[in-house]
Amino acid sequence: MSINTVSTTPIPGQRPGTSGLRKKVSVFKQAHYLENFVQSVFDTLGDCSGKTLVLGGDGRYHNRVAVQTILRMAAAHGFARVLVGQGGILSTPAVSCVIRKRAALGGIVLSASHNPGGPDGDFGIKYNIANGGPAPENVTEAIYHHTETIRQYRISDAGDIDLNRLGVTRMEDTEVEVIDSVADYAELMQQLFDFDAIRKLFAGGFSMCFDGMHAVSGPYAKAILEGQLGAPAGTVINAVPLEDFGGHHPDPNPVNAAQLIEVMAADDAPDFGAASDGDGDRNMILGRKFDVTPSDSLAILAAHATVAPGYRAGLKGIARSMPTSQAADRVAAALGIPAFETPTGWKFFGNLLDAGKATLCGEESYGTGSDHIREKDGVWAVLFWLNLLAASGKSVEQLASEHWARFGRNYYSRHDYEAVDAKAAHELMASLRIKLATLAGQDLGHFVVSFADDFEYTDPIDGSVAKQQGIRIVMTNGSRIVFRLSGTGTEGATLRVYLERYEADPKYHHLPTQQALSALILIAEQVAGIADWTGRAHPTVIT
Ligand code: G16
Repeated sequence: MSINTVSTTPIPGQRPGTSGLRKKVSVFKQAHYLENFVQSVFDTLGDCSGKTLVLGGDGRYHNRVAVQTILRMAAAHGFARVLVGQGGILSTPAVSCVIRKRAALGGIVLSASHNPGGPDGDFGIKYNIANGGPAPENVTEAIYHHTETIRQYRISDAGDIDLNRLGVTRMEDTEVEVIDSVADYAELMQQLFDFDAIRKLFAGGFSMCFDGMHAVSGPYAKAILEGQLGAPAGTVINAVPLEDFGGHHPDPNPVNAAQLIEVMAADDAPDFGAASDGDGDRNMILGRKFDVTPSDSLAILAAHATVAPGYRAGLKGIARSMPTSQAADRVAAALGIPAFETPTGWKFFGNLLDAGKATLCGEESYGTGSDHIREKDGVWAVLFWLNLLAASGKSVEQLASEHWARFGRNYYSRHDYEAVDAKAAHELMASLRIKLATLAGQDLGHFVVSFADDFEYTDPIDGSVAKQQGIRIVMTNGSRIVFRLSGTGTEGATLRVYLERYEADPKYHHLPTQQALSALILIAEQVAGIADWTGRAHPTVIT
């Protein structure tokens, strides 16, 4: 074995987005592309002797090849140990869990999350720091700047590690340990939730369908739900991770998880339905013929958090991303705890969690999590709901309806215009920014604008400032329209329009969501001129 130094030149465009560097597989397959980025991560970290790195991915196409390359580079960089998931598989929450449990310096997650996989699909890489969470912007920017000047990388010429066999192998001076992908994570879940109560629930005939979407959460859900909690075999569908996710879009929302929606809409539907995404950090929660918005899910879990052993002491605070509905803020107010509003991107929750200011966090993009790790966590959210269902003896719909009756309902929807012309999308945002100053006080149909701005966040812990995080038009009654460009797409631009209307009166709590939001949808079009700028009369995806 020897270590080679390879000459390279900078490759433009390696700036991480909302969650790591995500590009088409064909881009990642270019000579030196992955290596340049990984060396930039390592050089940003500096001397790693004596340190441990965690490595794993969601099993998508190119995962195994990338894992072997990164192992050779980690050995060349002088890490003491690399812990790699069996088969190269680790869900994003499992990486976070293992980093924390094994006191690693950090970890590399290979995933493009909910983006499609396969040779024509997407690939991604993300660095997580010692707290288990995504690297904050000062770190990702340092990595990016390094990619702009990189001239060489170092790599061992050692052969491939057998990723299927658990155990330790030496590569150069580095100990490479292939670890069970599920064990550490499952152990943590047992500490947080009342597994006995959930076991009794299943033993009593409670039925559930969990859609693994042929992505990474399948093995975790199978081991925990069917293996440890006694759910009948077949509870987890699409459980085997496939390199192309079976040709589907591993995005747990009512549009992409169509098979699960169909199961839950049948007359003999199970009591509970759930799905997770490509890398296992998102979740969708369904009842019989009923779906729970991610914003409501956060609020409902927060209101009942003390049913779960891991949260019996109560919550310190609740954090949500700005476009997420304000339902959780109402719960925080009732509990007398702080509510935080951060930019989109789980990385913005890290400081609040580390400082003990927030216990639960959530995002409208089907992400929910807590201070147990520093990522959002799909299987965790499902277990939390199971714990709540077991403790309350109520159905998903009952819990949601009772929540609205107590706190009022925040009707909520996101309209996505995917793969639109990037220039047009940026011009739309620029033209909205110009209008912002003129909007306050305007009468827009049933609504009067209270204020309109481009969301800016000052981190309360380190004082860092994130600007231009989404344009919000907030009405005097708290209803809102938010416009943002996605930071995770790989084709053109994706315009997201987030719509929220608060309804206090229980008489109006059961309207179809798009109907309840119809006036706001019209205003969004009038103010932003979406059809004119994008040439699209309708959104691509409505969730
Ligand atoms: C990532 C981030 C989330 C964010 C989501 C959507 O999730 O971790 O914080 O809400 O992307 O971001 P955007 O609206 O910029 O596309 P994931 O599950 O893709 O890693």
